[in-house]
Amino acid sequence: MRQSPSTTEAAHDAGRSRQWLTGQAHGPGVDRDRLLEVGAAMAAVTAAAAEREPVAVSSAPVGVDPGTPIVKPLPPALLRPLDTNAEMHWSAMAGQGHVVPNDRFFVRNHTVTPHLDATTWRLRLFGDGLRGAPTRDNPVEFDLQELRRLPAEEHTALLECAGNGRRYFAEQQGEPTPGVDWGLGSVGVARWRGVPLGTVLRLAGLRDDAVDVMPEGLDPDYVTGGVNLGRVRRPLPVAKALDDVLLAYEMNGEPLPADHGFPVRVVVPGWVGISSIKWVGPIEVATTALFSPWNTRFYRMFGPGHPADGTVLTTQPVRSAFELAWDARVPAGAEVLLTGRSWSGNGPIERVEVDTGDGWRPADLVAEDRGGAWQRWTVRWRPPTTGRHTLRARATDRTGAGQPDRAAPNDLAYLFDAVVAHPVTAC
Ligand SMILES: Nc1nc2c(c(=O)[nH]1)N[C@H]1C(S)=C(S)[C@@H](COP(=O)(O)O)O[C@H]1N2
Ligand SMILES: [Mo]
Repeated sequence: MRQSPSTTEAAHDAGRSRQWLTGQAHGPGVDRDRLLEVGAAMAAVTAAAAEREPVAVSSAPVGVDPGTPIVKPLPPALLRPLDTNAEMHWSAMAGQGHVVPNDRFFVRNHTVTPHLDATTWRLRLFGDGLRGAPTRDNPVEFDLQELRRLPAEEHTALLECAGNGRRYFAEQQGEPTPGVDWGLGSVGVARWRGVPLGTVLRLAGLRDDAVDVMPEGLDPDYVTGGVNLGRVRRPLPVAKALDDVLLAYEMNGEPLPADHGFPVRVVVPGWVGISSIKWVGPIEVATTALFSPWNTRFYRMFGPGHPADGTVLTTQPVRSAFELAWDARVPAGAEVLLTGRSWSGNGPIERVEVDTGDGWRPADLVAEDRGGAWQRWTVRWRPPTTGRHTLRARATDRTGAGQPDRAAPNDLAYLFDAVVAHPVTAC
């Protein structure tokens, strides 16, 4: 993954925070005065409640099929349902190749998977960052056929929720955890095929002075605490949009599945999952910074060490997981091959170490994954005794970033990057 300095987290946040704080934010859910009034703490509480909120389909009239939050089957061996979401079981990746098959790819839905008709679907670009300043009502349009006729690219990229690993804030650090109770399974790698967002922006008349691009999903409005925050949407700086962002219409060689954004989704490599807007419809392109609740209220770091207005999230941290069930049973006295994967939003993993109870030792990296979206690794272990054992894995990426023993606490419990203690029983 390439990352020019202007697309790094620090640069992005410095610029956006400044504009937000100087009152340049606009749009529903981003009223700065109101936000500051209630304070970051309140924002955190609201967001926590929001993330816990039950599905918004209960208001469907009696006798009308409200639809299901997730369309694909959720076999218990592959996926664990969590409200409107589903987490991948890590044991379902044992023996798999580099990518996560579509049947077990995690799903994160703020509301429900919408049923969209590919024949009437349109991508709609508008805003003063495009020549002629097309409006939302009179946008530059592309249908699916047109997008498919443009030169396609296929990228193998990792997609992960910023809240991945959240439950370990509570389980390992004794810190209460608002939000979806993810283990380590809200992550996946897929081959995404589509057209670079940059190609489409240029065809739509991108101006040199455009600053931000905001893709918007066609799923239902997100309503929380009685407030309608509108469609799920989150801005990206133009520099990132032109770098490695895709408008994907295929996932692992199949048309994009309904739950993963059919007919077209955005894929933003290295950045928090919320950036990769599913079911994309409108895309605003602006010569001024854009804001939405998903970069001002949610997906920000609030709490100790962060300014009152928080720090926006962009790049994912380093994480590692064993391809084993929680509390898996392993044969005592026999040699087992432990397998797992490590990944980082900063780029490729350089080194992985495993501790099976007697200190850290290097894991063997699977050669074909070197430099890839994530890194498979293996380590041999002979459980010395029957009973409980704890397995730990930690990785270092090419920037030198590693995994601490304790993750930095933050009010919305994002970016849990600490080493996870994985229990197994030898018998
Ligand atoms: N329109 C829309 N896009 C969305 C979301 C959503 O609820 N609606 N969820 C986001 C979040 S928080 C994540 S982590 C990823 C999850 O992608 P997946 O469901 O394909 O795994 O999609 C992102 N894009
Ligand atoms: Mo997410």
